[in-house]
Amino acid sequence: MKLTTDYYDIDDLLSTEHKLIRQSVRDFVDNEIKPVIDDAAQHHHDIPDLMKKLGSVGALGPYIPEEYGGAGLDQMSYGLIMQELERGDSAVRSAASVQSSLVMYPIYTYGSEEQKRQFLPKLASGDFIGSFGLTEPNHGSNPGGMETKLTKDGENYRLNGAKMWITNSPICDIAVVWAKDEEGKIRGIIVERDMQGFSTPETLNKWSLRASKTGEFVFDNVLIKEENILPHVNSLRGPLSCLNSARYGISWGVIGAAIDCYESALNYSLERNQFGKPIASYQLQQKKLAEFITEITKAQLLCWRLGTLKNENKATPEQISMAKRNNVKMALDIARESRQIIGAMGIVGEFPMMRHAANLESVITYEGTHDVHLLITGADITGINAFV
Ligand code: TGC
Ligand code: FAD
Repeated sequence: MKLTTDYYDIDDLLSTEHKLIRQSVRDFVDNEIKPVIDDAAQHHHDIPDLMKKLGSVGALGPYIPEEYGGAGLDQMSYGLIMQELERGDSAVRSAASVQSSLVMYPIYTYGSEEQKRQFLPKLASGDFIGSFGLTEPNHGSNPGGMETKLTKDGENYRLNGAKMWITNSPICDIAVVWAKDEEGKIRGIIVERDMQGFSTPETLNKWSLRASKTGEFVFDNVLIKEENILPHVNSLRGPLSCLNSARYGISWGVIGAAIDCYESALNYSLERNQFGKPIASYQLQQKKLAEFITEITKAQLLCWRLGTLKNENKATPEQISMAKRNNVKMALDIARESRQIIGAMGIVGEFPMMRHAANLESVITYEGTHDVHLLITGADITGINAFV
């Protein structure tokens, strides 16, 4: 009996430091997330002090250099951290993804020295909660059509428009927001909670990511000073480069959700007897379990290779799209099928499958839908862009 989720000894490819980092986040998830996650998801509330707790285990901006409050780790470490967090819940990984890849990354990459020093250490510690506004009511898969406008007002600017489906919007202290200037160039703006005309209504009644807050951004003539505009970005490449980092983290993260479902189903099927034998002894159930570990192993190998390419700064957006698309679908399929293996027990919160499956319905949509990522691969291999 092989009760391992490292079927191909991928651990041999990791350093001692990687394994120590993974273990510390695994312990954090076992002690701080697993005991409270079902209640948080059932009652649609977030986990108290989550961001500060994530900051204390080094999960916020792990690859940001230490001089700005990050941990200065490599991309493999970032991936392993995301994997362990999503073993707990996609909402926890989402919080760390947004803060690290969608808020700290653009400030670090496109911000001024003052902006980096002002915001990054507080984001790394979790004292500040960050949010990222790209999607709009009329522009989801095609963010290039955005209508949010940044217009000149004397020496300053005014921001008008709206963003939708924004993770952590209702609780954010700052937001990295993308808007078009009067020349049609896409600019990144750091919007702060207390700016007049900025509001963040919550999106209620979600069936997915119930331990995470989602909401809107509304900008009603918000006064923006030059010092809040990211100086080193002026095109769609800016927000899309942030997505590359977040999508990479998701590719790893969802392996954690799949492992949690697989382990729960395997253990249950070895203990649960029907017709006088464990359900794990029946070929139909073995087929499911064998396919789960096969798909998890393939996803791990994809991520390990992608992590290596990322460390060498060679991973292409198209390679990242392939991993995001493949691994999220893999995890969603395993969550759905593993719920069936445990029968009626699969519908109660004592087991994690239904929660992971519901969460993964968001994960397969955000950061580029399943079909959008397929079209990115299609365009790459044919040279023909099928979006338009
Ligand atoms: P297209 O003409 O293809 O590209 C426009 C410019 O951008 C460049 N580019 C990229 N650069 C860096 N990384 C990438 N991944 C890039 N993809 C494209 C491209 O080279 C071009 O540059 P230039 O200099 O020639 O102008 O753009 P398009 O208008 O045809 O649109 C296609 C695109 C890429 C937008 C679409 O494929 C896509 O990715 N749509 C999905 C949108 C999306 O993922 N939104 C995510 C919102 S954030 C979110 O969901 C957070 S969830 C958080 C959580 O809780 O975890
Ligand atoms: P649409 O773009 O309207 O797509 C609808 C359907 O049409 C999809 O199936 C899509 O694949 C398909 N489609 C679209 N274009 C094409 C095409 N050319 N060819 C074929 N099919 C196509 N956004 C942020 O900016 N920040 C956040 O923090 C954030 N957090 C989120 C959190 C949650 C819980 C969710 C659910 C979403 C979040 N999003 C966030 C938004 C997310 O990125 C968008 O939902 C996503 O990009 C898809 O946009 P849409 O929902 O408008 O769908």
